[in-house]
Amino acid sequence: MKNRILRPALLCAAALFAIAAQADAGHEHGSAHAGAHAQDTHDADTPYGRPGDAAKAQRTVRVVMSDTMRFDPATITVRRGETVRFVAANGGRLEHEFVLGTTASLKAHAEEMRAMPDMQHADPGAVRVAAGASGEIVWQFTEAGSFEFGCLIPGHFEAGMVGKVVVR
Ligand SMILES: [Cu+2]
Repeated sequence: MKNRILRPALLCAAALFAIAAQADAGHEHGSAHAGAHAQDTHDADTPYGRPGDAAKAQRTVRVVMSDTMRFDPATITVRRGETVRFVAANGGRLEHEFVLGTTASLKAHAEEMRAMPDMQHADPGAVRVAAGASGEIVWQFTEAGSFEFGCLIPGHFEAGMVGKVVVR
């Protein structure tokens, strides 16, 4: 139980570390995310699940992100234990993100993003997507409950760019 509560804080620390590393690398955006994404796929159990094996994905859920600061669909229902391949499609002209988490972890990350708008998430449950592009996350939902996905780019989360994952 203890480490489940601590986990969001650890992910935030990992994200902050990635910022520092990228600052050293000269602020390479976009493709830099893929590297950070790949290096942190082990031992990543969270209250909302863990990185999934793409070969075991039972279905694909396409989520469209728009400049009206909305996700479509805004609510996704999955079964406990299910591995889902999310395709986050950016239908807007702005950059958007698809970040899985709990209400608390997304709120904490959004606060960090306000402090450091260029931060990249060193988190296998997060993907930043350029205008017109799409990104993928494969995630296994291991616990029943109500979780969230959000775009944590400053201003977007605050404008209501958040959706819900219900795990039954
Ligand atoms: Cu956004």
